[in-house]
Amino acid sequence: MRIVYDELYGDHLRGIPHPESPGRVEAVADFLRRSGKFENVIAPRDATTAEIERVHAPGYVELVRAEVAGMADFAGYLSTGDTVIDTHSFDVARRAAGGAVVAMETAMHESGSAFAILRPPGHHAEARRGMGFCVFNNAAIAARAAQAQFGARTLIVDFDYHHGNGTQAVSGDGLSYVSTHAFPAYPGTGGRDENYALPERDAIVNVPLPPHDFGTEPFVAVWERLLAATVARVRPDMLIVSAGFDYVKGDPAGDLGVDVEAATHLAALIRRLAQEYCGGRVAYVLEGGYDVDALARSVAAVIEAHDAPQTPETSGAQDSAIPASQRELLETIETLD
Ligand code: OKP
Ligand code: ZN
Repeated sequence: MRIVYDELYGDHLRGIPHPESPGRVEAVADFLRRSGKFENVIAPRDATTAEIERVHAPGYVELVRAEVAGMADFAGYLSTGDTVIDTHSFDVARRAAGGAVVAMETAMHESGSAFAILRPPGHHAEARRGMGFCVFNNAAIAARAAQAQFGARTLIVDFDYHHGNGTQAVSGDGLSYVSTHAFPAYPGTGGRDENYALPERDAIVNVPLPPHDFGTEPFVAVWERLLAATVARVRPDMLIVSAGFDYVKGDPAGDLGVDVEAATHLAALIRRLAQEYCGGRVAYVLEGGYDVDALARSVAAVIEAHDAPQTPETSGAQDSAIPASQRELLETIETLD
């Protein structure tokens, strides 16, 4: 698996007390370096304005640029929502979007997998509104670039603890979205009434989960059924994963009571389905994950699962482990048409 990373990702909110800290990606890079997995790292580029504006309104891009330019030496909130910015945030966010695009391009060119270890995250950012620690919607920008450059239909797979309201809002027209997330919880969207079969096999698929103590086996079992059903319907050319690891037990901003080992099973599942439907093309884009140790171990688990000589076996997670309400919802998704 190819890694996309830039030290610039540490420059947003450096020295500012905030859970979405430079230490997150730096801990991942250090852990991978120490375990010999930080090789052939690809340098990202800045996303172009045209790439960003496939997802965001020009006025919003200008707003971010102007508010960041006006920051002087202190941090403050972006006017559109709960995203803290400092003087570096525009440059870092533009390179984060570029990192997602480069991971997508790498996966396309190599018919393989890539992981963009970036920040700030993106899935809460809407066309004209940054919020929830996010500035630009990195995964959606990569998906629209895949469409523009390669004519590819994409499915964004979002296993972050939180619902990607921004990604859902810009989905459709060749971009499908599937998510599990805590509900009710921040940002409040992603209820089961927000599931849509869209034209041309596109879909928005949400499986809300109880906000705490969901557990490892149910989580993995939900994803094994959910992703198989969604990919079979959408038949995307590529998967883009909004990879947030704040579902892990003990995460200060999330915590579904799920073990780090779940990442091995999620990645194995994604690898299998990407192989079966998408010629192996899959780009991971980092979202949340605020326990830096759990984050680093989770990313390493994903890389190992993709680099293993054989695709790891199915997890053995049982359907019977899935609570009745999610099982019932999965049945409606499997027959979505
Ligand atoms: C970003 B990502 C609720 C506070 C919510 C925002 C969380 C943003 C998470 N009391 N704070 O999805 O990991
Ligand atoms: Zn999150």
